Order: sequence, then structure tokens, then C-alpha cells
Amino acid sequence: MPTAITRPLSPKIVDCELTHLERTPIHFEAAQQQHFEYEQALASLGLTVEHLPELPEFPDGVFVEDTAVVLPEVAVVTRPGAVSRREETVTVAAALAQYRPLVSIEAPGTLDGGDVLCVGRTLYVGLSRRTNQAGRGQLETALARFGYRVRGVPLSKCLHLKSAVTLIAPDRLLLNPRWVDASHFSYLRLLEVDPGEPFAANALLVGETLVYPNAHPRTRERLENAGLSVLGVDQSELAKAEGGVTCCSLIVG
Ligand code: CIR
Repeated sequence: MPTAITRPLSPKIVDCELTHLERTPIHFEAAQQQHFEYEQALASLGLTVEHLPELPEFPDGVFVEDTAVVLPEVAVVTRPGAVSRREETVTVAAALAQYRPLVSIEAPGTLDGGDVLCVGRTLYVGLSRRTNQAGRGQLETALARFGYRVRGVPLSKCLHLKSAVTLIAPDRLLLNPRWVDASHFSYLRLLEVDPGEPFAANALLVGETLVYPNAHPRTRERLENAGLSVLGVDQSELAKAEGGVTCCSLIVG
């Protein structure tokens, strides 16, 4: 049974890391309710939701995507680029060890899972403020034996690679061309976000359905016009913490 690993929100989410957004008040109860509804959306798509232990002292602990890269053969436990987030990986590694052999990114490497986009046997790695060349290199070395290629993608205008581009079908990407150079992905079919919705490129593909924020109606229309099935969720509170739909779960297929 495919599983979605999630973590309850920390009350300290209000002290989260912020890179590209100004701090605005986050309503904790509303954020909790939205996270619950996100988990329900994943369950409605056939995923078993497994909760990690609460980490009340870690403001960004809910964004579990950044702590691991889960592939069919192996799980890579990351070393998050933000120092405040490094220890989040301990409980993630313990949970993932039930499902996969583990490898870990070590110092001086840093890697956030939000920077890793998997398309078939190619992993695109955003070289961002969070992910460095050493982290990318360690990922390449760890995965070469499984036949994965790893390609670095320079990034400066958004937090993570998956803020700018995500997979919406096995051969198709949703992309904001103002945040990432589309030529890296020219052999794939590309769908651009509506220019007025810069944050709209982060979609979570579960089976053949996209879990997708209600905040981007014009891009949603583009997705639906392209024949894709969309399940809307409200993530307005965690969006203030620079979170998106991929960030809040680790899918173990
Ligand atoms: C951070 O800056 O680390 C959090 N406030 C947001 C992380 C979002 N994660 C993701 O895009 N994968």
C-alpha cells in the first residue's frame, strides 16, 4: 500500500525559515486544519498516511519533503541547507528504514528534498541556497549504481527547484519559466503557469491526480484544459511559510 509520511505542525511554525517572502502572521489552528485536509486528500487518493513524531521545537518540521529523497530502490536522507532544519532528519530516517535501505548526505554536502525532481531515471537537482554542489555530487555517487543520472540546475529566484517545476504526468512538467531555465527540460512536454501566478508550479502527482493549491485558479484551468485531473486543497497558511503541496509529505510508493 503506498504511504504518505507527514508530520504534525509545530506551534513554532510562526518562526519558520523565510527566504523570498516577508513574514506575515500564520494562523496556527487554520494551518493545522488545512494540513489535516491535505492529509485527507492524500488518503482519498489511496495513500496510507503515516505520522512522524511531533517536533514542537522545529518550526519547519512539517515540510518533510526536504529531509529525504525516496526512490524505489533506496531512500536518501538529506542534510538540509538550513542549519535550523538539520535534526529533522533523525525521525525521518527511523521511519524510512522500515521501507528502504538508507544512504545519507554528509558534510560538507547540503541537499533539500525540495530541490530534487525525479523524471524517470533522471534526477534534476536545484543548486539553490539550500543545496550545494557537494550534496549534488554525493547524490550522484549514491545513485549511480541504480542507473540514475543526476543533473544540476542553477536556481536563484525561488526557494527550491520544485517551487519552479514539478512533474504533472510521466512525461510532462508544470513550470514557471521566469524562475527556472526551461531549456534543461526541453525533451519533455512543458506546461507553463499563468504569468500572474508565479507560485503555481508546485503540484503533487499522486497516481494520475494532481493535488493542487486552490490559490492558483488560472493555472488550474490550464491543467484541466490539458486533460489533467486536479484535486484542490487550501494551503494558504503554509504558503506564508513558503510551503507548497509537495513539501508536506514523503510518498513511499
Ligand atoms: C523553509 O524555508 O525551509 C520552509 N519555511 C519552507 C520549506 C518548503 N519546502 C519545500 O519547498 N520543499
